[in-house]
Amino acid sequence: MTDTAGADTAAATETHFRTCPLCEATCGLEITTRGAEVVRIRGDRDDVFSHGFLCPKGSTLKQLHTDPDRLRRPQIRRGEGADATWEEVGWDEAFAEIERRLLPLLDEHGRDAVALYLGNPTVHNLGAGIYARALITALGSRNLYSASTVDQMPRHVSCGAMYGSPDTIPVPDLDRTSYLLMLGANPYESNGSLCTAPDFPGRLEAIRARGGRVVVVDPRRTRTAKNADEHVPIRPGTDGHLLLAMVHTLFAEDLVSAGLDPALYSGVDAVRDAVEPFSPEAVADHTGVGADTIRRLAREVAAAESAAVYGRIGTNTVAFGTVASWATDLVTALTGNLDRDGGMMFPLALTAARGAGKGRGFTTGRSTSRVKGHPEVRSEYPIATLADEIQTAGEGQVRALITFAGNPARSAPNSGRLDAALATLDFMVCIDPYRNETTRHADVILPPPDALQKSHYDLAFNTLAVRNVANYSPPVFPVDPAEQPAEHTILARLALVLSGMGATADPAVIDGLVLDRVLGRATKPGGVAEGRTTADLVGELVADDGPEQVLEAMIRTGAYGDGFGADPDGVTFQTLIDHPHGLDLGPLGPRLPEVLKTPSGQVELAPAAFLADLPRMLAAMDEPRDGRLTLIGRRHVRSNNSWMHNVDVLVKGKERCTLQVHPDDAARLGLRDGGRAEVVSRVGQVVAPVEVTDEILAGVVSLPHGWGHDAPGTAMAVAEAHAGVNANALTDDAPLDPLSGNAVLNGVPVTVAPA
Ligand SMILES: Nc1nc2c(c(=O)[nH]1)N[C@H]1C(S)=C(S)[C@@H](COP(=O)(O)OP(=O)(O)OC[C@H]3O[C@@H](n4cnc5c(=O)[nH]c(N)nc54)[C@H](O)[C@@H]3O)O[C@H]1N2
Ligand SMILES: Nc1nc2c(c(=O)[nH]1)N[C@H]1C(S)=C(S)[C@@H](COP(=O)(O)OP(=O)(O)OC[C@H]3O[C@@H](n4cnc5c(=O)[nH]c(N)nc54)[C@H](O)[C@@H]3O)O[C@H]1N2
Ligand code: SF4
Ligand SMILES: [Mo]
Repeated sequence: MTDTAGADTAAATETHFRTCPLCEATCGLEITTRGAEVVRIRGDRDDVFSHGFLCPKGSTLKQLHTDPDRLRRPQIRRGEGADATWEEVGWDEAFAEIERRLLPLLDEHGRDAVALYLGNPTVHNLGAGIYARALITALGSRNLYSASTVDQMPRHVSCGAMYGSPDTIPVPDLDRTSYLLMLGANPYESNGSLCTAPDFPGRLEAIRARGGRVVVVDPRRTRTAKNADEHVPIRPGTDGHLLLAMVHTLFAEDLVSAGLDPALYSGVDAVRDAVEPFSPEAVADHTGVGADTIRRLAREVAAAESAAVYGRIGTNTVAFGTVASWATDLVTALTGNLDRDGGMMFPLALTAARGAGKGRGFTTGRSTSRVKGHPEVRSEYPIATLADEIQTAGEGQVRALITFAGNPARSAPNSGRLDAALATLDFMVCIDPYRNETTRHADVILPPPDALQKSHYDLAFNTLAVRNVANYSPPVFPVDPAEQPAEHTILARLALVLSGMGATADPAVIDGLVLDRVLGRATKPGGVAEGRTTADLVGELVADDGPEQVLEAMIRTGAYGDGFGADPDGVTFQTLIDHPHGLDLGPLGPRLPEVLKTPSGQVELAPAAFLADLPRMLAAMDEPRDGRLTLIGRRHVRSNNSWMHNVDVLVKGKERCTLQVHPDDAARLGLRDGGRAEVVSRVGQVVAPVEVTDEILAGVVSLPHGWGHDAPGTAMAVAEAHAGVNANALTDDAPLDPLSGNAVLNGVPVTVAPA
């Protein structure tokens, strides 16, 4: 669409439709440009999923695009510490430097000497979603880390054991449920996670408007809690106990659904026996939730026409994260709410393949980390142990690090220690648009194109969405690949360097390998294009760029696809191009047993490893309380982990990085609203502004993560002016959820005193 040019420029006005890549909600944006300028960004009212919804971050793709601190050219650090200077170099020079520095390290110390960390935006990124694997393969190191172990790894492990694949994750059927029990999630601020639902608040309000009920379990009376029918305050880290007591009640009161098919669900009796010690009375003091309330919640879920039990950060990033995640699905399954309309359901994404209903299942611990012996989970070790691996000498010590879209110096527990460890590395390369607390330690920074310069497709979040939808966005401002290589090209070139093919090798080699893997599956016996050659299929692709071609191959060979002509009515890449506001594939439908990948072909309700973790939960109930406060985190809608505090419109106004303290605690400790408090944990100390509020449970304090932008050597001027303090200077890297390796970011013992 174009209109008459303005007086000051001959450029035409154009409208682009694009999915916002900043969080999991996947809102559709309508972006108006004039030449190289963004005129306006607003919600796309015609988007099939978000219908015009947008949070305050969505429009800041404009500010991110023009941010003078955003890196546009590769940077090489010369010198150390305070004397370091940064030189802007060309892309060939940057890759040559990486080859020169990294290959000798690999030769001398082996592949495990180089670690890789993948940060959160990796999953919001089509190029990375498809090419990260090529980098991992080329690197060949066991030292793989990601934001998953400060986030949702417990959910992968619980779903892996129950359904056979760590990516088979049920989501609440928000738009049809009549009862939602939500634990440790605050979608009014976060816009939802492991549950892609643009305008999550609106969808919650709709549950209540149609006569349903929303109950929020959280130590804080959050905006989500205030807008619910009921808020149940809970002591941090005890959701697993609460949920097992609900399961206890289901058995004790004969509320387990009579309709559970014994051929489909295995382990009901084992669960009944295992939860025996977790009566509501037994857990009431530990959780801070009365036995009557626990029983009532169990009865309400069982009695509801349909019910979904949904847990997130507050249930995952705790000492019993995996058990808590398992227990949410136990309550759902035992009340007959798994895989039914309005319950917890399994999405079927456009790129998904239909399953066989059986598989090899999911295992962890195929290797263990060198220093602390943590089991591998999804080929990763806990990010909490990366500092151990860097700082402990010996065979296999980590001496170099590659980060992609991550800021572990602010997002990982005991980040003060990790930050110090990063400074000791022999070599570090970061693919990142900013020089921040992590990337300041890099030897080479490779900046990716910004969101408006790249295409987008939500490979990950469509598999977690409350409606089956798909939306492809072409770049708004295409860039000259010589000036600014695409993100997948950066990954491909790095992969070529790591595999010894050289800094000047043609990245098209990697494109071919990645594409062949997907098409190879289709042409195999039993594949949708059995009998044809991959070259033949490549010839039929409409897309011309690497990731798009792979995406096209996935779509055409996927559950809705045209099978390269086998089903002429099936979806193609062209179908997506023809639907700039998204392709609506309809509400979620039942998928059991086809979605299962367990060897038994059943839903495993009682995985042995989870039952074996229950004594640890019982022991926690007997631990004496020592009078310290318990630290939890929080999010604000104008933040996004650690990296959007350089956007002026998001950080201006009232200070948001405050320590929230209950009035009783404030009075006891002599803290006053607006004063400053020193917060001390086992590993660190910060001084933060105090906010006295009865929204937080007494005995609990809250500090948001992702702040602390006052480190020397960064180059984010706005963030530095709104530095805040780093909550992860306080979180501990020692205690983990042993089943998933996830860090304990909520429920950290601290002492607080006036500063
Ligand atoms: N605006 C904004 N949006 C974001 C992000 C952001 O940083 N800012 N980050 C994105 C990312 S990466 C993610 S993973 C998602 C996370 O999405 P959510 O899981 O919704 O994240 P939070 O808002 O942190 O909500 C966690 C809630 O758990 C509560 N809590 C803490 N400990 C406990 C506990 O032991 N039990 C219970 N029941 N509750 C507890 C906290 O008080 C908080 O209200 O948000 C995403 N969206
Ligand atoms: N205490 C506490 N700690 C937490 C949490 C908590 O609730 N409490 N939440 C945890 C959670 S859920 C998460 S997901 C992690 C997040 O932690 P991380 O993933 O480590 O970090 P982010 O803060 O998301 O920073 C993202 C980085 O990616 C860069 N980046 C942004 N866009 C792009 C892009 O398109 N390409 C590339 N290559 N880089 C890009 C940014 O500049 C930044 O350096 O934090 C965790 N840490
Ligand atoms: S809710 Fe998430 S996807 Fe939607 S506009 Fe905000 S940041 Fe973007
Ligand atoms: Mo996250």
